[in-house]
Amino acid sequence: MALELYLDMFSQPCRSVYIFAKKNNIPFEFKSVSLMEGEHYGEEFGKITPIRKVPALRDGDFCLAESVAILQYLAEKFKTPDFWYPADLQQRARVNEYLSWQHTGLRWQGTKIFWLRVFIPKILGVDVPQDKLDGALEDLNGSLKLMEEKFIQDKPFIAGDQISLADLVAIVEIMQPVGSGLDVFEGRPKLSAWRDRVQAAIGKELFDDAHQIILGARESVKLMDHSKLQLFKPKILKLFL
Ligand SMILES: N[C@@H](CCC(=O)N[C@@H](CS)C(=O)NCC(=O)O)C(=O)O
Repeated sequence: MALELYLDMFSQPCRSVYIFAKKNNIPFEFKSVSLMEGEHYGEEFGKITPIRKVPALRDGDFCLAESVAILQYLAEKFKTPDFWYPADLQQRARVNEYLSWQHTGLRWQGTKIFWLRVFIPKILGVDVPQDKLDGALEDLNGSLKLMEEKFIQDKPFIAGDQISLADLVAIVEIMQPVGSGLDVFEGRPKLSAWRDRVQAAIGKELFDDAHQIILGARESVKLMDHSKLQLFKPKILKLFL
């Protein structure tokens, strides 16, 4: 049985897993789980992971959740080139440092911008108050400043001269607010140059393939069935407003 990856390409961690598997020629079956359709609440997906979040992996009778764990599993199982997750103690620690930071340091900040600018107006039928947007933008700016000053510095990539899991996990998160129409690279030459290097290392075709859904989100969301999206309303009220 082929290794299965449960993915929704709206999701940043799903894109990192997808790009990693494709780039390393890891054979897998793409199992689509549409979050917008609420498929992650279904019975089948609940058997893969009771956490009910994508991405998830099934390899035979072994199921795994959490993108970082999945990336590390794939790197080790398929013995991908060392630079992705270096064996060198301090380089690996540098990758781990970023992977540990990003969940609270960048991921939420980028996700929040996307929801406030794209999904929430669609689902609630109102624009988000400007002070909420300004506050979220301020938080994202702080995260991007740390990206440049602490994680990238004057190196080509986060762990040094070559791309690693840290850069991959970072770029997919940074593309989320871009999907809301916010050009986070404008006025940030260091971040832009890093993005170009990461994109070149991944390959433009694969990068564009993985990001086409998020970059088309503003248009596709307009066509989504408003009544189905009401499923998200309680969560939005709790998390964002
Ligand atoms: N820490 C998890 C986060 C996974 C996650 O938050 N996935 C989101 C999509 S980006 C999800 O499935 N959300 C569904 C929900 O919360 O209902 C990882 O890195 O895999």
